[in-house]
Amino acid sequence: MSTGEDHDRGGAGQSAGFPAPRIIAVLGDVTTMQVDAVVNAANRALAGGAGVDGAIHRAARAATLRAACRALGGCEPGDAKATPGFGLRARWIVHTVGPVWNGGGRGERAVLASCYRRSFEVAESLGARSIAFPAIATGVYGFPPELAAGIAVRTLRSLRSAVVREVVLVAFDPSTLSLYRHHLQTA
Ligand code: AR6
Repeated sequence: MSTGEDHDRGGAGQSAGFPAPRIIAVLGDVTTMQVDAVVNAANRALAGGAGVDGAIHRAARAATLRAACRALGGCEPGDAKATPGFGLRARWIVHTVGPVWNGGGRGERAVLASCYRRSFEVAESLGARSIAFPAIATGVYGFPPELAAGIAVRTLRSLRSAVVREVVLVAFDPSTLSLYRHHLQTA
């Protein structure tokens, strides 16, 4: 499906000549992933919440993570900011803020693509060799899962890095896993 507006606009992750990281899809819980950085589907206030955000705060040392998030001073949709992992297996948590789905005419696709790109860049800048992503914005924020899976795969496929070697797309349900597998085979 052509989305028109989710094209990557360049950035650190675009460095020509560097290899493309391996991208895999798994069924599971992002909080238990054995990777260097896990991505959190957060809100603008970085205040914690439901879904992935709630699970990450429960799995990490919640009070310490809350304080570290507060110190970041919020995050705009499409951007990403990192904290330590505070008890997760992952060394870092990269908090990104997805778009609230509003019918698709308000730049939601581009904001979602930016979430993947910026999270990758932030993790890369920390030296992460592996990153796990949940299906950003497809829960509370209502982004259509089919569309989101295509944007995730296309955006991540466009990125190159001398640091990041593996990207894990973590599906919380079998239908999301099928979407990732489909796009990884065909995108
Ligand atoms: N591991 C992997 N995927 C998960 C997990 C988990 N532990 N838990 C849920 N999912 P959501 P959003 C899936 O709602 O749409 C929070 O309140 C879930 O099935 O976590 O970006 C924040 O504070 C869905 O497919 O994130 C924000 O206010 C996907 O992860 C708001 O929700 C994302 O669902 C962000 O909403």
